[in-house]
Amino acid sequence: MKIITYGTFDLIHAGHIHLLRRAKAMGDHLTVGISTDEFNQEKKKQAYHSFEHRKLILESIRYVDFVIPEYSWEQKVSDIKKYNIDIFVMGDDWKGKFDNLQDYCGVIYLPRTNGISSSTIKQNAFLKNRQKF
Ligand code: C2G
Repeated sequence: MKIITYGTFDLIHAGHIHLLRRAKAMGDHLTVGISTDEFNQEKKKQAYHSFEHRKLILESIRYVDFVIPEYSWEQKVSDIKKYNIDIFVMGDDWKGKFDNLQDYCGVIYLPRTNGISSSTIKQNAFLKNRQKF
């Protein structure tokens, strides 16, 4: 079974890894659409690492078999067809948002890992830095 998921995956942390591990466990091949820097602007997300850096890190994760650029909201249907995807997986902060994909493949929302996010990491790093002075 071929699985796909999408995201920014900035400052890779345990929440991302748990998501990728569970997604891969649903099949035997995991494709990840990683948001380009331009698409992040559309998502109003400012990633710390560049697309190339985030892609390199993602490709080094044992659960990830293939990485493609995510440059729009609309590309999912064509990706699912192009890569013969059986199941689309996202964290449940997106619950319900991609149910339209059920016409093309399975759609599964997995519980997010609580207490960790790239933005929390950035905020804590900033505060720790500020305490030094
Ligand atoms: N995630 C998680 N637990 C966390 C943080 C993130 O399970 N503590 C999951 C998210 O639910 C998502 C994936 O990890 O499924 C990637 O998270 P982000 O990089 O924040 O992705 P996002 O900005 O939500 O982009 O078209 C879909 C979008 O590109 C999703």
